[in-house]
Amino acid sequence: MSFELPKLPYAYNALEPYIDALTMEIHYTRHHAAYTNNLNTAVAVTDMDKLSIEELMKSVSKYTVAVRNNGGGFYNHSLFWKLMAPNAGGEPQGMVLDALNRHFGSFDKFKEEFSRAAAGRFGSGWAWLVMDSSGKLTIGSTPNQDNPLMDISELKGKPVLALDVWEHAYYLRYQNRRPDYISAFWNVVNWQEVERLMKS
Ligand code: MN3
Repeated sequence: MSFELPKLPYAYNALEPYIDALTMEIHYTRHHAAYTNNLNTAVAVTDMDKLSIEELMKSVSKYTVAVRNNGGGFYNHSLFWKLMAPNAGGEPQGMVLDALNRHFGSFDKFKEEFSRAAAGRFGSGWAWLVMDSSGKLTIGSTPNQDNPLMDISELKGKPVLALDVWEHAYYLRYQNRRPDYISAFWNVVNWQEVERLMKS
């Protein structure tokens, strides 16, 4: 078995003007594809390729740095594409809105705290909203391609929202202005997918 690059659920230009088509194309066809290929190389001729990506992440401390970096890159981007959609964004409804209100006081306060985590991650990494087994929500960030499923991660839980803050995710359109990219992200968040992940 090998890991397969999942299909992008929309066209490269579908998230314009917030995420530009060229960034989308390079991010998916070069970066995500490279993580996928390199992960397959890293797990070849071992018994690791019998594990699901989630199982690999949970015991990643036992494996090589290549598995940590490329397995993280494979998992994180596969999740990230589905957490964005055209004609999405704005305020969530129903159980997602209720959960964010309950944990963070209001949707605006949630956005502020998540944006701060994304802006404050030094260098390359990801911002996350994670849920623990009791349904408790926490905001945090991880360096590089680490994620909250990993046993080595300080932030732990099931990811229900993720934002890539590597420069490759925004530099063409936003250059060094990461906060502008983070603001734009709120116009493309797929809250239906967030709800699905919260319920799963
Ligand atoms: Mn990326």
